[in-house]
Amino acid sequence: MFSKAIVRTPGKSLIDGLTDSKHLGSPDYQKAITQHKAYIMALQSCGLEVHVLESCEDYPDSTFVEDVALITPKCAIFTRPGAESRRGEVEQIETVLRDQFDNVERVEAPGTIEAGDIMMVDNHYYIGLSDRTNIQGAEQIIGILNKYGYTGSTVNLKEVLHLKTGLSYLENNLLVICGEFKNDPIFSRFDHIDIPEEESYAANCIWVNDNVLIPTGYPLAKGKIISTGYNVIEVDVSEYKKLDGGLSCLSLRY
Ligand code: CIR
Repeated sequence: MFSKAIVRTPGKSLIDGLTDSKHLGSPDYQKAITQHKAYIMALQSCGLEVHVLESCEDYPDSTFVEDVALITPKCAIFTRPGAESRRGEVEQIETVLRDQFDNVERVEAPGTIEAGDIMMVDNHYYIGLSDRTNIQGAEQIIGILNKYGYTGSTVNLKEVLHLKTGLSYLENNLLVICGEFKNDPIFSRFDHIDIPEEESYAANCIWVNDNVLIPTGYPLAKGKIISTGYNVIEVDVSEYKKLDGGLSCLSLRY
């Protein structure tokens, strides 16, 4: 169960965030703010105490807090984003998190890793090797995890930005899965909720204390997740989709 979350209010510089989805248009800042507030309320409705950080104009992508830290029950690990424009975000979150954790670790150069590439399944962490996460970063994280009694393994990514762009773990051996991961033997031991290509954006959803937050507008994904018995909460994050960000990227949950 999670009890807390950290989010960061988007700054006006959000519109300059990294994206491979320019065809979706530029994000509307006011709408992004409204959506962010609704996202916070959704997390609160799942019982989380949400710490809302002030916007940070220097870093357009800094609202995607998930990428800059991995929080485990035993330690917080600060990442080293593969996107150079995002590296400075780590310091911004470190000052907030350092005091909350007895054990603090960090990834060092030449390792790069963004925690959108890390999926926790109980005591095991799957780490996507992507354009943002290299093998040195993954090996450093696995070494740190081993120190705390956890295990880790890597997954090669071909198409998606981050591992969790196409995969979400909903506890109870249940994996929401899409695209390149569907036939990967690494994930054959799980029960699958297959997401069709036309709803691939909904493959990034989050389990929060037996609720599942999913993006608004994906009826097939919604129906499949409801049929597993979870309470589904839809959250409109259309403005973040324009920056390749999904629901999970917008918070650190622990
Ligand atoms: C980026 O490209 O870094 C941001 N515009 C989106 C980050 C999305 N984060 C995530 O999937 N964990």
